[in-house]
Amino acid sequence: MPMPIRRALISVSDKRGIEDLGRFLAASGVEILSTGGSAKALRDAGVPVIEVADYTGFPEIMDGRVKTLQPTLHGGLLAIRGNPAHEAAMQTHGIQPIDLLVVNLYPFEATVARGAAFDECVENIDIGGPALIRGASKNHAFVCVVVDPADYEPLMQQMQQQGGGTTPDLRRRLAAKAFARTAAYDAAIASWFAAVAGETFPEQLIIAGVRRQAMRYGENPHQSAALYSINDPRPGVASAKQIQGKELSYNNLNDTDAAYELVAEFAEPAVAIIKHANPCGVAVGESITEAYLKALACDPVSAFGGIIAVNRPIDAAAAAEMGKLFLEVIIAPAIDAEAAAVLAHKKNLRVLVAGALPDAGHPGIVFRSLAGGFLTQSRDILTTGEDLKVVTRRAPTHAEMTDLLFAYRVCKHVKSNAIVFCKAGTTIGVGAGQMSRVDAARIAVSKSEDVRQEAGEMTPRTTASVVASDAFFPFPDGLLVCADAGATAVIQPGGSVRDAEVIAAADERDIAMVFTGLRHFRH
Ligand code: 93A
Repeated sequence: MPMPIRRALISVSDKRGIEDLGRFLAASGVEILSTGGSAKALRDAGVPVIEVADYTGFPEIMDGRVKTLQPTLHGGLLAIRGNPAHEAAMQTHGIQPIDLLVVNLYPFEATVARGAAFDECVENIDIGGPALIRGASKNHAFVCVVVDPADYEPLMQQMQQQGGGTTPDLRRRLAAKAFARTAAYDAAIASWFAAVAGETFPEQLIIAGVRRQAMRYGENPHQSAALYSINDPRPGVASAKQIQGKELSYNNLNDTDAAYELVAEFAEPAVAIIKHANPCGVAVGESITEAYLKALACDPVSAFGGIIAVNRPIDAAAAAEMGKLFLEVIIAPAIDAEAAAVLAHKKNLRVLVAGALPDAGHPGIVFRSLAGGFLTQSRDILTTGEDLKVVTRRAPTHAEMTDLLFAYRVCKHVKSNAIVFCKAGTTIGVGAGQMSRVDAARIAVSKSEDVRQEAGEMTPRTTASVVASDAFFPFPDGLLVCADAGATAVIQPGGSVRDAEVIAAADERDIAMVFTGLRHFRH
């Protein structure tokens, strides 16, 4: 049995589509109650409305903070029709049933997103709206609730088909949507509040995503996907502006994030080239151009179709070099006009301008889904500093130490098991995502050898290099692979039951090894 609509309450911040709906309802003989601004919009469109204040006999007070928080309205939404006690209460208190609620909330998320001041954000926390929505949704057996202007059309269509009423099925679906809206709204408030209050415990942060865009597809074409942004003040990929190029894909965004987080680690000009969320070249240099050319030389074959992140504004020289390679995405804090003009010729290349770098030290939150739930953790914000322990007879030279620290920072951004060979502020061999550490070492060496042969160089690039390992060497075998390849210094967390064996193997090869006491697994 469709539920007829005789009385509607309309209170909307987003007034799009409200005139058409109002006209339709009025023409269908529905009595319309409405709050100040909404009532004005309706009246201006020639729709007869009754102001809520006139209806309840109580004015809107406190700058609108209290306008619909009235038993006459809430009773009209919550009363169980046909229930004698509820009917009697309505009779006693002069409450009329309200059959349709049309509400959309104060634009809290948008207010935060445009960087409004704290007080303005607080003022945009809607109290009365969610209360109405939740009451109407609870009583969906009798009341129809609409929170999204996109649903006005289907509602009108159904009322037309159903002689002015709505079906239980529609009311249920709209109630489910309405509860989802108030839940997301509260979650957005909670996560924003946690951020401004300096709440840093990620397990207490509530993740509230605002759907930014639907992606064409997910990791593969048969998967659906969407991008959400959360109320996290960290600038980054989710808030970056795309200034040119094809539509971003799920994989593009995932890889671009990995790239941008990596370069944010470095104070000096740095460039990362990423494929499948792993770096195939990272370097620091005097300039972005220099760093890019060094990074590219690590593995030019893999860099094809890659994603580049830089931690400085892109200038014309860097853009000209990058323009020579087929790339999917470039992300930078800024790009100068000349550089933008150079890259504009590459129509498909996506260029993202993030405004700033992500704060590498911000605790933030990382999460990952699993069947039936999700995991959260704080970001891996630590980097190795003064607390290094030299565990071998030989201590690293100054140059080795500089490279070791560079290598360890890169290693943090390589999927485990990770082995990274570096020299002169450049990666020269990356072994990523292996099930055994010794395999990661072998792959790093063999990649480097492939590149050397391709480049026609005589000396193995790994000669006089340094190596970073994201976790301890469980056996000396991985370290020996590095030593055989010519590495002279190693950085790793330490902590294996066989540390003594590993240290002895390093001493035997005159390798300088430092322990960080800090593991950088990344999965
Ligand atoms: O400030 S409130 O939390 N207090 C209320 O009692 C209340 N009732 C409705 N905000 C309240 N609303 C919201 O006002 C609605 O959710 C809607 O977003 C807005 C519509 O106000 P107007 O019709 O005056 O533009």
